[in-house]
Amino acid sequence: MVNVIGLGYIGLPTALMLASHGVDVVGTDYNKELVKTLQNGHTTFKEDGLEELFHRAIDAGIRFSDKYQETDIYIVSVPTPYDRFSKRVDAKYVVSAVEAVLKVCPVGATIVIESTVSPGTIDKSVRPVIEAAGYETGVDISLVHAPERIIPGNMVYELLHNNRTIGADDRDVGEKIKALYAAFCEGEIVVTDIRTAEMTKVVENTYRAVNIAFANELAKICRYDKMNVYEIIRICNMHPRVNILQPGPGVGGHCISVDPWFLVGDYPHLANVINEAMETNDAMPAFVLHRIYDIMKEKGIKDLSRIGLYGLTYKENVDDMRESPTLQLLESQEKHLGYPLKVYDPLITEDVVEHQYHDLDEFLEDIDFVVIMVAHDEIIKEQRRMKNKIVLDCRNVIEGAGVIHL
Ligand code: SAJ
Repeated sequence: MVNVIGLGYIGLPTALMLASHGVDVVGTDYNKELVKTLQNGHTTFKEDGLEELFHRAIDAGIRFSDKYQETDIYIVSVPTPYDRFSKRVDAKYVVSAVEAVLKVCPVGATIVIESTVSPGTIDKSVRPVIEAAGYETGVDISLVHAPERIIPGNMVYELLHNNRTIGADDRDVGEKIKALYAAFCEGEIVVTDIRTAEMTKVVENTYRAVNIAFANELAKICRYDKMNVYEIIRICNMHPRVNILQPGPGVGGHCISVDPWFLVGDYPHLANVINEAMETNDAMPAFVLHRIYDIMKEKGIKDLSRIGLYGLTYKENVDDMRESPTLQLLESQEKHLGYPLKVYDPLITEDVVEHQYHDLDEFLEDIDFVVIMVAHDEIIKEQRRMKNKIVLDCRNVIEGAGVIHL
């Protein structure tokens, strides 16, 4: 039996995938409400294919509990925030999950850490916890790092098809865990050591963050000298060895906007490009705000209450608002002008900010100037409805001669 600890954005789909491929799984989370929701037959977030996968896993016998189970394999998939001051990974949730596992697990168990951590974290923070409990790692308890790599918005597909990395102290233990993931994973599974696995995961997300920062910087250069950044990137990407990502209103989510800071925090004198890239991305919501002010001046708009932001989530077609550029923009806007802009997002049904709308018609009726922060399918489909509005399209998805870009 496998006990998956932490039933969030990564733990839940992983548990469901294992169960629906014949593995005996209990999913554990300390959040009793969340466990109750799952036990009552409801998923806890929206994701393509998740609902179907959930029902397949239920039919296959998955159980959910708020109790840690006594078994021989644990997969720990809990959040790893970063300390905003030191920029270092905060492994407190991983550590407390491992401490709780150690209270129930038998000698011989394997603990797999899926959560993203900076290189050396498992040695620095997790191994000592196991040893302090009187166990020898590699003899009594085996440690493995199997970082997840699935992208929100396409998680179910990527869980099945992505390549994976397994880091283990011992080759045989690595192969055992590789066989477990091979129950569903159709990609290649590489077995390496723990530190290499830790580093590869952080490097993958850092590569993407730096690439996006480069695109954001190009957008600023092109804005300054009246060039079309999208056309320039499109043509450059026709070169066989160039692949520039897209500029945007900021980088959100719990991964690309967080993990690269781990390297800055751990190697402050070495991670210069990474530090600059992260600062460039973090400054994008403020850049959008300045674009809004410039456009207001240019168009003679005085009434802030007729301006609306489309999209609250950190990216398109997900219902996740962690580190959302829109929330960051609203925060700095409120500080400067004290009057929040209007906001609408079709995927956020609860009230999270002031002046939030839950109906596209009402939202569009109450504004003259719309800022596209997130390219949800809805707005691409409904773009004709913005014909008579001033549109600042930060995602380059709205067609039309009058559309203004970043
Ligand atoms: N973004 C841009 N321009 C782009 C692409 C993205 O501004 O060209 C923005 C998005 O709008 C969003 C942010 O970047 O605000 C991050 O979105 P994302 O789609 O790039 O990535 P995440 O954070 O959803 O998922 C990433 C993925 N990592 C890589 O592609 C290397 C995913 O595979 C990881 O599993 C995930 O992080 C994670 O959990 O670490």
